[in-house]
Amino acid sequence: MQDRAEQLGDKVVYQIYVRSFNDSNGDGIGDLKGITQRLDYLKSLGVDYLWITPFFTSPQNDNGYDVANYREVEPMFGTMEDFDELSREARARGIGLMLDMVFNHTSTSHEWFQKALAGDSKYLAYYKFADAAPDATAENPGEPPTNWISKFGGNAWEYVPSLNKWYLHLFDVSQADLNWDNPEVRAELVDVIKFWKAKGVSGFRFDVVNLISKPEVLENDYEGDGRRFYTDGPHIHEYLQELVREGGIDGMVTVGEMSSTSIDNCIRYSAPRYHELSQTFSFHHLKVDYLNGNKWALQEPDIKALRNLLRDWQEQMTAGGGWNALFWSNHDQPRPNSRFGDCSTEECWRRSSELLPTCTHLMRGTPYIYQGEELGMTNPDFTSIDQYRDVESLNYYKILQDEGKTPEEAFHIVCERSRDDGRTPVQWDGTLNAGFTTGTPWIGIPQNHVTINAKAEVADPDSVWAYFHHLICLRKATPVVQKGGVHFLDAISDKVIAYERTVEDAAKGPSRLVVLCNFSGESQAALTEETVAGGSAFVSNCDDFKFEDGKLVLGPWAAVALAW
Ligand code: TEU
Ligand code: CA
Repeated sequence: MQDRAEQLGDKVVYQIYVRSFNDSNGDGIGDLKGITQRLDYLKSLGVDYLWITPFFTSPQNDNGYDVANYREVEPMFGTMEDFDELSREARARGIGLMLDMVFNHTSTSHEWFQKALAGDSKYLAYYKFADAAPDATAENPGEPPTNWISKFGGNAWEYVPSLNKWYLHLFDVSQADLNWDNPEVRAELVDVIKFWKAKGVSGFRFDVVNLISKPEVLENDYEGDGRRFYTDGPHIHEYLQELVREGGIDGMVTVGEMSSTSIDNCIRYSAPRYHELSQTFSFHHLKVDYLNGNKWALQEPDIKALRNLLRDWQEQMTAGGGWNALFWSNHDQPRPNSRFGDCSTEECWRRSSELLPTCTHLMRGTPYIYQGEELGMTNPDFTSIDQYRDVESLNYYKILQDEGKTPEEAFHIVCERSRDDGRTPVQWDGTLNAGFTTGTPWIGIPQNHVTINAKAEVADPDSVWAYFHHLICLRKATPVVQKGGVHFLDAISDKVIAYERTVEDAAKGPSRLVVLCNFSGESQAALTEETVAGGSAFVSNCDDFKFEDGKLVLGPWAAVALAW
């Protein structure tokens, strides 16, 4: 049994959202060749693995998370030869690829669903179909089988008149949930894993994989949106173990995206003794700015709640032998510096963009960098709903108005919460279209690419990029970061997140680190002077920290790690 720290402690993953990374042929959409062209950039940053979001055949209703064929490359992203070239070139640079497996659902354009629609009973059993009332009609289909709400808004069931049945879609209506209780479905998905494994990929990311096991009895949820019935569902661990065993991927680098999950389940998903995955994404810490848990209602981030969540996940996952993916952002999230920091002045922007990775990269787990985060990319400065592309944003822009918000209020909420905030193209340089494409980009590019861009930052030793590079190098050189225990400290101010890492047998480097992060625009007292006596600065995003009246005080958005 391998210890996760031994396996993964010195590794860093970089996430590529293909459509927005780099466009090689001027059609305005990022592609596989575009990634290959930028491999030297990724190598110089120092990352070990690339998680590549879905590039499989897809109608793109959810930008590729609606897969129509798991074994083919979507032409807009390139060809299988392009993939093989990317894979070879990445390997030549010591970089592994992690592919994104969307196994909770398929596109309704998938051959399996099309056969189901044609009435083929084998394929009807591949999905979650439920009978409608005998007198149901297209105009009047009656009540759906349950009142569950789709993650993208509206009821989660769609009526099919020709079959007089409903099918379940936890996401878009064009993303039909697979029936994992059917062994043939599980065998099909194992084959998909084997196909890509045989191509030499290093690992996999599994999309919303803790939603695959649905309850046997379908019932209405009178307390919530239905998620309590299918999240970490009845056979989830059994199905994951089977997929991993039959697919031959135990011990590879694998990460599951776990929606609304629990620590106990994530220990089972990620601890080596259960033979499931090697790490988990959980999202509770990214909901601290949701008013009453509602993504579409704004509140300022609750830093105390954030701190308590990070503490619980760090300490309890460690105690249970689990392993966390460490992240602030991905293609579904707004940019974290715009969200948890302050981008209104250059100095605040720089400090916030470096505070966030200081907090996560020194934790126990595997840090993920979402493309552009290493440059300090921000939310875009869009001024009209026409500039948004995402199905979820466009649905909620309408839903919020149906609920009584004015168009201006609805637009403001979408600006803060849209998944497109993180989907604008990577800012490679300061030219028109930021060096992303020679054509018209599929989505707008923030004005600030003139100063916030890779060309300028790679050349500047004081840039956000250089700071990320430094954090990656520190992890690789420092056993206490890779495998040390973690313990949260009670900071004097609620705005400061403080934790300690310790290791007994540090072959090199410090045996103790104390990490302090001021998540506010004002100076804050962090710890008493005696708690940190004798520590020397290990890394910091500024030198704005000093002792005052027996306390260590951090300036606005300051982050510092002290070492012993
Ligand atoms: O996301 C799962 C998911 O539930 C959320 O991230 C979701 O987008 C958000 O909570 C809605 O408010 C994964 C993928 O990362 C996402 O891009 C896909 O749209 C989704 O699954 C469906 O495949
Ligand atoms: Ca292209």
